[in-house]
Amino acid sequence: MTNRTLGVAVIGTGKMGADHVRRINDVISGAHVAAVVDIDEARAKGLAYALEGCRAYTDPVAAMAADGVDAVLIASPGPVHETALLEALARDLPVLCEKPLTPDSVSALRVLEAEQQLGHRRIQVGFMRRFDSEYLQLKELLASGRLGRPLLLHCRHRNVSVHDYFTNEMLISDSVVHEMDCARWLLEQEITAVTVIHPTPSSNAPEGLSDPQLVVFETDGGAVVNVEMFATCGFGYQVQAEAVCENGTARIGEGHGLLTNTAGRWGGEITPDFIARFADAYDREVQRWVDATRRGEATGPSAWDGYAAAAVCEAGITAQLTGQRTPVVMIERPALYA
Ligand code: ISE
Repeated sequence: MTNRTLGVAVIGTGKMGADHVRRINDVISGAHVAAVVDIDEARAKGLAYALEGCRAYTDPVAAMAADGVDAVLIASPGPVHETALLEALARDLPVLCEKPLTPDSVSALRVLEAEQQLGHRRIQVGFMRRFDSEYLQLKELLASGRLGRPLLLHCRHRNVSVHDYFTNEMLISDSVVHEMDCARWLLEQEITAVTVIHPTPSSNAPEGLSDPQLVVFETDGGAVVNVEMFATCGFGYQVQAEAVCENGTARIGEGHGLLTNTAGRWGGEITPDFIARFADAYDREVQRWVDATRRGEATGPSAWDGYAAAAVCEAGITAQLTGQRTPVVMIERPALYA
């Protein structure tokens, strides 16, 4: 346990990284931003300039080696995560890594192996939904057994729109990956096979994007999970889930905030994006990571969860391309992640 505030190097200062810099600086306790890293030097300098004692870097290795850096938050694009993760593990630095851990299961396995060689967990993966209050309530309810065995999980994941560079693969690896993680976590079961079904695409979807898609997971506990993934729904950001169990059902994500009745209509607001919808979850995620790190522990979604998500994504992408039910190929869970 340390009384010192944790000096965090934030690697990657795009939308998510910049939001984490703000969060560490303004919202949570026990940590400060000691370094920011971005290939765009001007951007890094601009952020560092506004923060006392914070230095700007373009090289993650230099930032990790800097005095006052005790931990690393990785929010750079997925393809460069592996190098940063291996460097952090070589320095035995605690890491909070935005999803994906790495873009594929082979590289994720290399990270798992490096952490196992270290002999203790250092990595938490940024599956923030596990820190959302409604997801936590659903988790607690399912774990209590009060509703009996879960049979089905119906999920809806809707984004207003996506960038032009968004691909069919990304619908799985960038978006549905959250349901993959949540299903494994909520049900405490591994996903064994994935099937993807495509309706005729929405005319609002960009050319070449088959949106929406219906993605179905089977699990080793006999449950079935279906996910409506609709990345260009146009009307708001919605993430909903309904567990159907032997003795009842439970639903989250209805977004029942302020409801108004006026002029012959009733209604509320739908959050515009994941930053707004999961603001509390991100705050809780980073605070718990800081608290655990200061206690000398690693908690939350592990590198194993990052690897499992990568393996399920691979099956999902094959299922998308082939139209076939595709089994998930995974190694046995190593003892470090038992
Ligand atoms: C984005 O990268 C996220 O992680 C969001 O949570 C998800 O809803 C969105 O579809 C992804 O593109």
